[in-house]
Amino acid sequence: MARSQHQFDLVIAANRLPVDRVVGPDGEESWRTSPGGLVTAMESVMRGREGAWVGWAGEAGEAPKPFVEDDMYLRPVPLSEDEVAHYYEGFSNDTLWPIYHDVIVPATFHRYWFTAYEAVNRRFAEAVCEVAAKGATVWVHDYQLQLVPAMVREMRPDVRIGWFDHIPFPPVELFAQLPWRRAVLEGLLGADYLGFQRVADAQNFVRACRQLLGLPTKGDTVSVSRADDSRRVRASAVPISIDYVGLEEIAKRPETQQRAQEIRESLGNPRTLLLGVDRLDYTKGIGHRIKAYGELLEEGKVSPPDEVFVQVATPSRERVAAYRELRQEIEGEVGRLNGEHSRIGAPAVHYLHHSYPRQEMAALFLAADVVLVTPLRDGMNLVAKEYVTCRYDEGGALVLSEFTGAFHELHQAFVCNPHDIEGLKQTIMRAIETPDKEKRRLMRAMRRRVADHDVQRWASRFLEALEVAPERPQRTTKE
Ligand code: ADQ
Repeated sequence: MARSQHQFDLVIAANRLPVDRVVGPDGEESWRTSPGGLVTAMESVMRGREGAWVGWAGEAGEAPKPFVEDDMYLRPVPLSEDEVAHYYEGFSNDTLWPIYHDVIVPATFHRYWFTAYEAVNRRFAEAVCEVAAKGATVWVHDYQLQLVPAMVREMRPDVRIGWFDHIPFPPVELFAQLPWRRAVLEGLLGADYLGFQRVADAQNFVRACRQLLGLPTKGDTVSVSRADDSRRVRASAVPISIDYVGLEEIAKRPETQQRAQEIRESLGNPRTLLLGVDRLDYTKGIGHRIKAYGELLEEGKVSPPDEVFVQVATPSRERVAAYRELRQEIEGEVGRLNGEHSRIGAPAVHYLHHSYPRQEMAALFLAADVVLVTPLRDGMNLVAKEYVTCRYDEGGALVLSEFTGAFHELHQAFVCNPHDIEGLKQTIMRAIETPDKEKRRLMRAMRRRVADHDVQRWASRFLEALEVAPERPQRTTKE
């Protein structure tokens, strides 16, 4: 692939590039594609197209030169140490993230954080314009890049621009707290089409445009009309999914099944293995889950080694204070429960603060009788979909919070409100005690849903919606 500037008819912009830098034993550097869902989805839509991906390579300082990996042209965007602190950890993860997740922790506002956010968004927009062919399709991802659509439109009115929101879009009463709410809405309205996880997220966005910008809206479209720019922007739900076929294949491998068995054996072959898998984030309701489990232990409804609870908590955003505090809180609580309820060789809670390869995750899912997905707010929650995908044997039970996007698709889960500790305890017990035959019926239905709505379908649906988004009338600006 020997292309340079302005050559790609599909350009993805996301905070991170889909690769990680690896340093070999001889000190030689190379790049390895990170096996995330987004990459898998993009692989299928980029096949046969000229695709480029614009994003940060993950380390502060000078960016590597653009390079080609797996037939994709990767265009790194540099971030300085200060920009990582202000644009990424600050404005993205300590201002926007809490506001977009129901202000579970208070949002922090600093004007210099927004200044950095704007500067970095401009750098991304310039990089997009540098690689986009005439008339290209540009797909911008997530809350870190909300100003990019308008910036790209300004520079390149010839391209078609879509944006997908991986996290919730908050109700206007919460969004209105953001001092830069106008800039964010105007940034997003630079797109032709905006995709959200849930119908309610899209509606929240449309309502914010009406109430805070005074723009006319009709159904799922917002009318933008300025002297030089008069268009309609559509906002609707296209829920993300996972690579069903790829993950099921991993789960079906004999070595994965073998590993699942080993996991159960090393836990003392419990009657019920309960599992939580999350980034260590205050949105995920890990503390609520542990509290409910702790009360079940106290009441003697569950007891190790018959029931075993494994909580995998991936390290996350450890330079943000709220995340450091959460870690202390969760680890304190796990320590307390283990102090009170463990016996030698039979801990009440197995707590693992690690990241694992996909095959190990699949083995954990296969080993688990009940998976607890209890977020207080979550755009989608892929763990729920990954669990049902791995259960090709139709075993297992899913406890799922009604505050996840996944709840709107996986109707056969054991539904819970994680704030209601008593209700959560009852739901966990129901998930444990429901007869296997009934659980298999529920699991089968959820698996069908994910199989029919996998990540490849999500990506095609998004691109189709972008393709047919309301046509723009003739523009009067530079062409
Ligand atoms: P996240 O908040 O990161 O994503 P989630 O959807 O659960 O949340 O995805 C987490 C991913 O990390 C899953 O694929 C999971 O398997 C993996 N993972 C978790 N713990 C791991 C561990 N210890 N080792 C290895 N892998 C681990 C954001 C939004 C979500 C939305 C996604 C996609 O917050 O709501 O579903 O983007 O749009």
